Amino acid sequence: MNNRLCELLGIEYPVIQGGMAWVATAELAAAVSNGGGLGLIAAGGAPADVVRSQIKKCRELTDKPFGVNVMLMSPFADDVMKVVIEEKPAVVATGAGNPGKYMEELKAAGIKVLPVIASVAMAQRMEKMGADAIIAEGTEAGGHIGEITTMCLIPQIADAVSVPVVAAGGIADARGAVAAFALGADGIQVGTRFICSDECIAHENYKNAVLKAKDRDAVVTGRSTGAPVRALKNKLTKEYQRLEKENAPFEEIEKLGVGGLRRAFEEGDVQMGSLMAGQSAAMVHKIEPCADIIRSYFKEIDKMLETIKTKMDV
Ligand code: TUI
Repeated sequence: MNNRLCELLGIEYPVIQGGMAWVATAELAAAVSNGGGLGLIAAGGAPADVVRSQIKKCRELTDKPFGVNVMLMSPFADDVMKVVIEEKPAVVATGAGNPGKYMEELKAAGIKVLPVIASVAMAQRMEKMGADAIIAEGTEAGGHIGEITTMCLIPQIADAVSVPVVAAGGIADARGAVAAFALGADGIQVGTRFICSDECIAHENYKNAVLKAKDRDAVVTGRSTGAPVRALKNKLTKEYQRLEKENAPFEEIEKLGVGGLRRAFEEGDVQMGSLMAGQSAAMVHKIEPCADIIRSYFKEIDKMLETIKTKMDV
């Protein structure tokens, strides 16, 4: 494929792997980049030295472009950005905040900046500040989320900015990809489905929980504390929701989630671990290589377009 996102990033397929904290390691990022997409190492809440060694490891595993997703709510965000500017991965994606104060230095280092945003106003602000593309994430996504659905967000962002738009949230197969392009996107970001890849080193219990998930299993906690997070329903999310309902003190609610991602990813604790995943979990049915996942989004497009023509009677 040779659309403008592929051209911008020097990749073969317009697929960016979501920056999932803990899950998106150098191994996963390299596998996605080797498969023709853009892999991202998720800095999450990791200290800067860990991020540096992940970048070095990724360089050993691939000679294709890859990026780092910097989670701006991390207490280490400033230090992580310093490391990233030194190490110069091809791309920096940001999440959970406004990357404005880092933009000039990132661009001066020749790094492409792709902020993940969840509103039209933020997309416009990011374009003005020099973002190379916008990743627009709908509320179907996993992890920290905004309010607007992918279906409503993408066309509005596509109308509001001129840079390439990457659609994120709920895109689990070729139907979702066709829909995203129809809505005006130039590419897609895929998160949840990559959890269920051979190369993802998450605990097998986490992967199996995604495979088992049904339509209403990816629930939201933290609306009351102002940081809504989507994860698979378990003892942790039920406890969280109970405390929220009782208007428990903020600190008590937040304490529950501490270490939750590590418990899920490393220990495979499917009860008290934070199994962050999007609504598309219900559409993930097998564990397969990243390269196959990427290619699956572009299979049988002609047949699908024919079906659409028939259904729309044109
Ligand atoms: O960032 C994400 N998803 C994440 S971050 C994360 S780590 C975490 N762990 C525990 C609790 C909370 C987070 C897990 N998942 N997605 C990208 C995203 N960014 N979605 C929404 C936003 C966003 C929100 C506000 C982007 C910009 C923004 O701007 C606020 C402002 O400054 O105006």
